[in-house]
Amino acid sequence: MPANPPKPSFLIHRINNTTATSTAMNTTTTTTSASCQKRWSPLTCAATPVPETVSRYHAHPVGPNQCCSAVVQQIAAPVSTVWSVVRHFDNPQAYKHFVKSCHVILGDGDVGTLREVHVISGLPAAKSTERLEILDDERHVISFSVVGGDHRLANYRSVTTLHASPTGNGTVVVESYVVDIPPGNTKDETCVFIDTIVRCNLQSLAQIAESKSRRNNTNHHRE
Ligand code: A8S
Repeated sequence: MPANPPKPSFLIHRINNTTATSTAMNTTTTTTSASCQKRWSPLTCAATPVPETVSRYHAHPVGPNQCCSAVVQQIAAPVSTVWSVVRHFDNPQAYKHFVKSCHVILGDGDVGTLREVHVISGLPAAKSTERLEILDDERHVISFSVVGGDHRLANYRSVTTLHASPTGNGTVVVESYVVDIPPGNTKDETCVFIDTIVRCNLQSLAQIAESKSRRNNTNHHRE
């Protein structure tokens, strides 16, 4: 990570307060968090049971000054539709509302590709450099790590998996992450801040995938 100017911890409280209202709208998102265990899967206590083939991607090595958490989102659209939105590492703004722009700075979309993400104003950061770590089109797994930027999320790494929901034709998205706890913040503050961002992203993903799926169904009926 490049040397960052110290940022006061109240900035984290500010973003929590401004985004908290959007989280109350959704009842199908669950979050679970913990820290300070050597290898920890945040899904062992999640409300939604997750198959072992999925949960192993969410078992992160967690250091003593790190925290780890996961957000689970149900989406009423097929896995293929959700995956078509999520898999494009060069286009996170397709569903991440906080992203203003994104440019690939190295690579061609395979593992190792680097993107530079610029976020909207009002956040305690302007940009983030991120590396694609996993892109598995068969298992529906995508993962990136943060390798630079002017924010406070050092050593952030996330894994997003999709699997068919056991009930009906929907998708379950699991997104977990591990990150260093920034100096001056607590584990809980860090997890609340990031869980809020991730939950917003996944709720937006749900809306986009669900409307895409509705459009697809309508077109098929007309054929
Ligand atoms: C993601 C997840 C996160 C993004 C964070 C947590 C970030 O883009 C924002 C604010 C920050 O303070 C850090 O999947 C950073 O994108 C919205 C710039 C990294």
